[in-house]
Amino acid sequence: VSSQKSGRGAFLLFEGVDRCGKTTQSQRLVEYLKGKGVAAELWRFPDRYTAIGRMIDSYLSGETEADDAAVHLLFSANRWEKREAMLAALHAGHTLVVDRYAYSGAAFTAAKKVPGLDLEWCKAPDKGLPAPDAVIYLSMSPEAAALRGGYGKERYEKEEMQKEVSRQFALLADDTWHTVDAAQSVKAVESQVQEIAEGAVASCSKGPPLRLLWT
Ligand code: FDM
Repeated sequence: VSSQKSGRGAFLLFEGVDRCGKTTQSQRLVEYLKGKGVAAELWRFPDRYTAIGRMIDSYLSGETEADDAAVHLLFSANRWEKREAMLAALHAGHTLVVDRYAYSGAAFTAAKKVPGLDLEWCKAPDKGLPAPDAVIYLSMSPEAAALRGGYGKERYEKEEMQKEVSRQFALLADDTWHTVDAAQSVKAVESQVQEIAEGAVASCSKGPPLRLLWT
């Protein structure tokens, strides 16, 4: 039996406030890993291309309004509908580099401060999803992020909201988190990210079971 068979891909997750560089870093990491011969795929949430994803997209763009709890559950359902494909890819040995996941889900809804929708409520629907092997949290103050060419036009792209989101993220940090200072140069961030990723890919190649999120 080859060691390849018992191994699996790593689930590497990027989280952080808007404009912290998640998208750039996740793309660069995939290219880097591929260059090292690692089968790596770039995923992102929300996945706006499913039926649920189109509803989310329309809500984020401001085209439609929706109840905060209902929208939260749509974001979660958008992850659950991808669960089987994620598991299949990981078990086939593919490393997934994911741009946002349930931590964004919980942090963004909790940041709205809707009575009843506290952080525990927000985490509940995502309990039991595949858990990341490593969360790479790109840390940056919302003020510094805002200076990076400003926010776009989507619903949550406002400094006050982003400040509260970063407070909620801090409450979600767990033993899978690696905090990287995103205010450094792209290259400096990139090399720290590579080190974290290589460590996780190496340990996942030994085939540890995937964990279930927040259980
Ligand atoms: N977002 C993202 C949520 O509110 N909940 C979630 O579960 C996820 C995954 O959607 F403002 C928010 C975060 C962001 C917006 O994200 C879209 P991208 O990365 O800009 O597409």
